[in-house]
Amino acid sequence: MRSAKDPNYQKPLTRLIDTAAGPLDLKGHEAEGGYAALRKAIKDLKPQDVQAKVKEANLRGRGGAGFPTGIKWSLIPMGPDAGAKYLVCNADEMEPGTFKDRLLMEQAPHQLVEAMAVAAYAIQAQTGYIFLRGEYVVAAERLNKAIAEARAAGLLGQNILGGPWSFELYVHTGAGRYICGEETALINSLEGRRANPRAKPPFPQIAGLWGRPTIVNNVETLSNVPHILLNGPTWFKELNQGKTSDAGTKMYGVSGRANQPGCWELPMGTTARELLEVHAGGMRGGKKLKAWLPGGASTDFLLPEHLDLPMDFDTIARAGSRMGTGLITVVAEDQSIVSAVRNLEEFFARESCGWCTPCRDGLPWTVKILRAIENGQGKTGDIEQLSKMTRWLGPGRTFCAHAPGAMEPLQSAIKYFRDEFEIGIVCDIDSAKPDVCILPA
Ligand code: L3W
Repeated sequence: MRSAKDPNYQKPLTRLIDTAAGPLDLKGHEAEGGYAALRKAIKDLKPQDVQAKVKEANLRGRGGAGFPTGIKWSLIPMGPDAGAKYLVCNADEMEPGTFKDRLLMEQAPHQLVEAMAVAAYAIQAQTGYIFLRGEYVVAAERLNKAIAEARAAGLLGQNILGGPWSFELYVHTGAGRYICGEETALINSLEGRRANPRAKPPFPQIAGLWGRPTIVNNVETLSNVPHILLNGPTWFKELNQGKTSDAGTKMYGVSGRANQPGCWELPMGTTARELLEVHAGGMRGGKKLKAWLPGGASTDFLLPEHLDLPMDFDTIARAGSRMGTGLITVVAEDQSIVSAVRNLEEFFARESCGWCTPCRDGLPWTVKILRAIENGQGKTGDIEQLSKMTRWLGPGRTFCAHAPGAMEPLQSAIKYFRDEFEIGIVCDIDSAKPDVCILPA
C-alpha cells in the first residue's frame, strides 16, 4: 500500500503503510484519532446531519456501481416508527483482480468497525453484519477481535457511549460464491436461503434483510465515512486534487503482467497510465500493453489509447466501459485475448447461480464456443453467435448484473480484437470468407 508518510499524498483515509499493517488494536486506532468520528456523531450530530454530510461529500459506492451513498441512505425510512433496520457491509470481495477490501479489513479492521457504527447511527440501524468472503480468514480474525474490543469499550452494543442508541455488529462468513456479492443474493444468503438474486425494486433500502429496510454498502465506501465526518465534505471532495469531478480518493490497483502488481490509495481521477507505469512499474518483460480491464472481470476492455483518461465513474463510462472496482487488469501484446476472455467466461459460468435461463445456459454455451475458437476449431457464424449472446445475456434479460457483466469483456474483445477471433475459425468452403479462415491441415 502507499505510504501514509508520502509527502505527495495528503491525509490518507486508510492509515495503510507499505509492509506492516496499520494499528490493529483499539489502543493504536484511538491513538491515531480512531472512534473520534463515532464520538462526534453520537454527541454532536443528529442522524440526519451525518447523512447530510455524506451526501454533500458526494461519496459514491466503491463496490463497482458508483451509486451515490448519501442518496442511498436518504431512501431508508427514518423516525420513531421505522422499526427494525439493518446495515450490511458487502465484504464478499470475489471480483477477479480485486483485493482492495481484503487489505482494508486486514490492515485497518477498527476503521471498518467504526465506519459501520457511524453509518448505522446515521440510518438508525440496530444491527449490522459484515458479510465476509469465507476465504478471508485473516480479515475475519482481525474484525472479530476489533468488534470484541469495541464492544468491551462501550463503542458497540447496548447504549453506546452512554446514550440511548444501541448497535450490535456481527461478522458473517460466506461459503465462497461470487454471486453473494450481489446485494440481494447476499441478503438471501444471510437469511440462510440459497443465494439467488431478488428482483429489484423493491430495493433493499425499503425491503431488505428479513423484509426490513436495509442499507448494503461496500467496505471501501464505508471506510471513508468516519473521515468525512471528522474532516468535512469539502476536505473529502478536494482529495481528488482537481483531477476529476468525482470526490475523494480511490483504492486503485493493478494485476496481470505488470512488474509490481499492487493496490494503492490515490486521488480519484488518477490515470491508468500512472497506475501502470509509476505504481506498478510498467509491463513485465518490457512487453507492450494490448488491452486492460478497468475494474474487474465484468467491465469492458479498454485500449492503450485510453490510458490517459482519469479513472473515475463517468469518464470511464463515456469511454465505453465502467470503472468498476478500479483495480485494473492488464493484458500483454503476446497474450491471446480469446484465451483471456474464455478464462473469464469460465469463471462467470461456474459462478452463475442458475436462477435465470439466459445466464445458466448462455454462459456455458459461450464458453463452449470460445474454447472451440481458442483451439482453432471455431465454425463459421460463431463470432456472430457470440455477438448475439452479448445481447441475449445483456442488460434487462436477467435478474441481476451477473450475465450482463460477463458479456462486457466479451463484447469489447470482439469489438477491438475481432481478427483474433477470426483466426480461430476453421474454413467452411461454402460460406467462409477466404481471407479470414484457416484451412484445416
Ligand atoms: C435505489 C434506485 N437504490 C441502484 C442501488 C442498489 C445498489 C447500488 C448499485 O452491482 C456492479 C455490478 C458488478 N433506487 C437504485 C438504487 N440502487 N438503483 O445502488 O446498484 P447497481 O444495480 O447499479 O449495481 P449492483 O447490482 O450493486 C455492482 C460490478 O459492480 N463489479 C463487481 C464488483 C464486485 C465486487 C466484489 O467482488 N466485492 O465489488 C465490477 O464492476 O458487475 O455491475 O446498492 O440497490 N433506483
